[in-house]
This record gives sequence, C-alpha cells and structure tokens, in this order.
Amino acid sequence: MIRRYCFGRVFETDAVQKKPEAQAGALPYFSVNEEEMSLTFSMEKDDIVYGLGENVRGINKRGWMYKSKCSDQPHHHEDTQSMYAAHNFILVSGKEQFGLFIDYPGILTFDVGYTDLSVLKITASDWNLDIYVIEGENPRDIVRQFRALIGRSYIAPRWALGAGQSRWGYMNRDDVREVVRQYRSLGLPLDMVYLDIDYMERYKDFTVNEERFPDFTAFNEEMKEQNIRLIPIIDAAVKEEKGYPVYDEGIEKGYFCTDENGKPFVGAVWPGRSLFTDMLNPEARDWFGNQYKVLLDQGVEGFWNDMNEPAIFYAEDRLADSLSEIAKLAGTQQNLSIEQFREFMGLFSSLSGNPDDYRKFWHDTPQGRFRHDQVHNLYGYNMTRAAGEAFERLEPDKRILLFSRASYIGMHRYGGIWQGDNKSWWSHILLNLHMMPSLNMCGFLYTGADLGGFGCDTTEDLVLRWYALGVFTPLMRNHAAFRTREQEPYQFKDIDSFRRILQLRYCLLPYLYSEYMKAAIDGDMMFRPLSFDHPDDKRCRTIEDQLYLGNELMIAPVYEQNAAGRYVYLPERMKMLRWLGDGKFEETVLEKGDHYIEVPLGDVVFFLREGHLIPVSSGGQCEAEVDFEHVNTLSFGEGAQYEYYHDDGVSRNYEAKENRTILRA
Ligand code: MIG
Repeated sequence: MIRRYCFGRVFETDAVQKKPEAQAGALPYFSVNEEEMSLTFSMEKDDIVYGLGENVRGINKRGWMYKSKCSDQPHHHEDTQSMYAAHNFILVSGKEQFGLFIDYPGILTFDVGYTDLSVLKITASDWNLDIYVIEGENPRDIVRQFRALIGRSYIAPRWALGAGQSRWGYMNRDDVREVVRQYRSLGLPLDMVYLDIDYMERYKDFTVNEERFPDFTAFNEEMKEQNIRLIPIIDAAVKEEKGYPVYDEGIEKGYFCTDENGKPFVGAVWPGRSLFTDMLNPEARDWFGNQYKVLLDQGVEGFWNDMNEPAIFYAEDRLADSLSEIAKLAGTQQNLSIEQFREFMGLFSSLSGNPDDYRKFWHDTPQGRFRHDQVHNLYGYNMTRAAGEAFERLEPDKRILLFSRASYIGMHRYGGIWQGDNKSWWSHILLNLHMMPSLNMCGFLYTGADLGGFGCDTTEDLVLRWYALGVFTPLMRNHAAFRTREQEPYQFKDIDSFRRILQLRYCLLPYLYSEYMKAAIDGDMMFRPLSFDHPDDKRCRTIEDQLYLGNELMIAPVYEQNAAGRYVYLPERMKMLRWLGDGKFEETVLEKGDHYIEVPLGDVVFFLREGHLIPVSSGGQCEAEVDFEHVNTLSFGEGAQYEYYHDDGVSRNYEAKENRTILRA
C-alpha cells in the first residue's frame, strides 16, 4: 500500500508519473516539525535502515549522516556525506517495516543515527516535500511496490553487459586500436571501448577532433568489424564560443540557465567558460537531446553523461573576485603572514563546487522560475532524460546504451549510472558491493563501479580481486584517471587470470542478462542483502559483504589485501562453484553455517542455492559470439527449474511472452 503526503509548496518532479491523491492525515511513523522542516522517527535497537542508493558506508545506513546533494566527489571515503547522486528512498526493517520516498529536488539531510543512535531525522532545506509511505509484506515486496510507482527501469542493449575498457588518456585512433589489438590478440573478451573527453574538439560536446579521430564514421565501422562499440562521453556544460553551433543556437533560443538578471550564467568546466543548458525547460531539453544525433549518425550506439551534478570548476565572478583578492594580498611583498597564507589557500580551494555559485543561476520551468539550488538534484536526471527521450524519438526500434554520473530517482527510466570517481582502494571494492542492492532499490540496475579504481595508482592484485566482483555487475568496465598507472588487463603479468575471469563473464551472460531483464521488467532487485530472504536469521541481518544475485546465486568476493580467502556465512545449504576456466567448475556442497573458503588470487568462487539452476553459455570473445539460444545449465538439487529471459538483445519488445521460457535441469 502506498500513501502520499504533501508538505509545503510542492515542486512537482517527474520521479513518479502517476501520483496517488495526497492524504490529508498525519504522516505515519514520523513526527513532523514544520519550523525545523524535519521528520523524526525513533529507531529500535535492531532496526535496519536500507536504501539511499549511491552513498558511502554500509548496506545498513545506520550510524552516519547523508546529504542528498549531487556533488563531484572524486575523493569520497567514509566521512563523505554527498555523492554524485541523490536517492531519497529508505526502507526501515525491524519492529516497523516501511519504505519512504521523499520526492524533493533540493538538499535533504538523512541523519540515520548519527546525532543519536536511535533517531532517524530527515531535514529539508525548504518546506517543499512530496512524501510516499510504502507498506508491504516484506522488504522485497515494498521495493517492488516502490518500483511500480516510479516506473520501469532503463534497459540497456545486451552487448552492454559485455566487458568494457576505458581510460581517460586514450588520445587518438591509434591508442584505441592498440587497446583492441591487445585484447583480441590475447584472447581477452571485450565489447566496448570508451572515449573520454579527449575525442572532442577542445572539449566541445557533440564534436569529434578531426586530427585525433579523422573520419569517425569509418572508425566506428572499423571497430564494429571487430565487434567493438565506441562509447563517447558527453559533458553537461557547453563551451562558450562564437561559431560553435551548439553555443550559438543555445544563446539565440535562450536555452541556457541564466543569472539573476536574465543573462546566461557562465561557469568554467573542461572547455573553460561554459554554459549550462536549462534541462528543466522542456524545449531546451529536447534540443539538447537532439544534439546526440550528430554522433548517432556516425555510428555511435552508446554514451556516458558526465559532469552533470553539475560540476563547476569556477564561476566567472568568483574567479574575478578571488584574483583581485589575491592581488591585494600579494601586493608588493614577497612574504605572507600565516593568516594571509591561509586566506590565499582558501581563495583557491573555495573556487570549485562552491555552494554559493549554485545560488547564482536559474531555471525556467513549466512551474515557474526556480533558483538552481532549489532544484539542484534534478540536473543530471534531466540531462540524461534529454538523451533518453531523444533516443526514443530518433531510434525507436533500437536500444542505445546510456548511463550517467549524477542522478535522482526517476532518471532510472532513462539510463543507468556508474558509481562515480572511486579510488584504487580495497575499501572501494566493498563500497561497490554495498551500493548494488541500494541502487537496485531505487531502480538503478545498469550499474557498476570503475573496476581497478579510477583515482590513484592501482596494483595487479587489487584489479584481479575487483574483477571477481565486477564479473557479476551489469556494467563491467575498467576505467582509470589520466596519469594514473595503466591498468588494462594486459598491463599485468597474470594475463591468464584476467582472461579466465573475463571468460567467466561471457559464460554467465545468459544468466546475468536474464536476471537483469527480469529485474527491470518486473520491478525487482537483481542484487539483495541476505536479510531480505532470511528475515529471521540474525546473522543475515548483519552481513555486509555477501549478496544474493537473483534467486539463484550468492556472491561473497574477497576484498582485502593479501587475503588467501575469506569466511562466508551460508544461511542454507549451497553448492560452491569455483570457476576453473574452459567451461568447467569445481563443485562442492556446503552445509548451512560458517565456512572458511580459500580463494587464491585470480579465482572466482560463488554459490548456487539448492533447488535452483542457472543457464550458462560456452562463452565467446564478445557478446555476438555468445549463444543465448542453446544454453547449458548448472544446477543443484532435484527438480530445479529456471525462468529464462531471452530476446534479441537490441529491440524494444521487452514484454513479449515468448521471451520467457522455463529451463529444467
Ligand atoms: O573532472 O572526463 O567521472 O570518469 O574520466 C573529471 C574525465 C572529468 C570525471 C569522470 C571520469 C572521467 C573524467 N571526468
């Protein structure tokens, strides 16, 4: 059952399409403090608070303070409050059991037992809340109801579940060719190579640098002959440059966000001085979406949308002010007092992502003119929506790959997300795992983290361990930052292990794709905390490093440096599968309880639940080589069966009955 409550003047987002009538009565579970603009719920000792999508810390969010405020956070760690996304859904499980979605586009704070371990307090920055309370039989049921409310998740083409290689630093055609040559000659399966900002002409969206990527259409074809798709990045902001058609037209039509006085707001990002398309103006949004056609026409079939929190390196007026302050400080002297030095450093460090700058520009929406900070969390959402809606117009019969950095619930209908700029840290493998179920709750199914870590230098063992988790996530992409250590599998010694893990991915594709599609169509979770399935098993309620994948598998990756294996808790009897390569698994039946499992570096181990089976293929070098028609099965127990989802992987006829068949052992 879903009930809706409205507080204050409500800015209506599109997160929920068919909104139930708002209730008149009091909000259940919470006490409401209008003056403070807060909602408070008292938690029992054993209550779990799930949700909040992309965020730091555990699957159980209790014990920290989270802020929904889409932010560029390349250095995020345990004490980070805001990530790239704003996902205002929580699910309380304990004495009381309910889901709560706060549809509010401004900055929202979730104090989940931070100030007081037993108090959950949600504070808004504006009295403008549209709240949904969801009750159901169990957590999974609550999630399903929520997902039905927010609409079907974006569906990626099947090839996008293949492996991808990315790096900020592939400068030209030959760099890309070399990646593909290495992969193919070493027998490492691959479907996608990502193009980062350097493919553009001076970071101008919807352009291709002629010198670095001459005849881009032919290059896309050359890649497709090797079953590789190129996936270019699109940045949110548009370069200020007369003669650049996107800029000229945007200015002429008034499609950019404006300052207080109605003049286009200028902030600097990669292209230098840039403008921000007013993604909340439907006409501007359509226009921005139509720009993708330039690349579609050259053979591109997928995109990643970046910098759409939006990130701002500096605003034009703040830079001017800071520079004049610095000039004053410096004066004629060659020496700064410690106070002046601090001031000097502060002038630099407050330039990027300064909260004041987000109060300097405005959106003209069908609901009126809004200052950016009031609707901040909708920006990346609507950029990706611009693209997603354009693809439906331009390519109605074909799926286009699309995922974004910033997001808000509702965006899940238009694209997936990657989990932002992580680091080559062991703790970020675990964070990747934690986010999977939380994101699934919020409708984000096509997701994964930068494998191997984006920022800082990685190591071979870290990449191998991370791959052993990434092999299960729908988005499986190795990506790294400019100037960091190279981390393509072929940069390391143990190429055999990388090859084996990648082969496992393609062997599991029929199952992974089937689970992904069923989760999207049925509004279900692909990854679940163990406690969802075993609400009465106390151990399961605290497990933060194992997940269920579908109804069939449990995963428990190794995420610690120099570990030789790990303890795994089995809530029931399972069959452990150890991938040996060449289509073979070592199978060991294990009883319910705790087990120490040896997992040498390069191994992948996972668990099959009793009475279940999964479809597997004999693999391939790319998705096109995988036989989804004639699959083998891995099963445990008598009478196991599986509902196998299978379609052509590219068209949009998702719901056809014949896409589902029952497989028996
Ligand atoms: O300011 O395009 O998250 O994946 O490689 C950094 C360069 C901009 C941030 C993205 C990252 C990408 C990088 N971008």
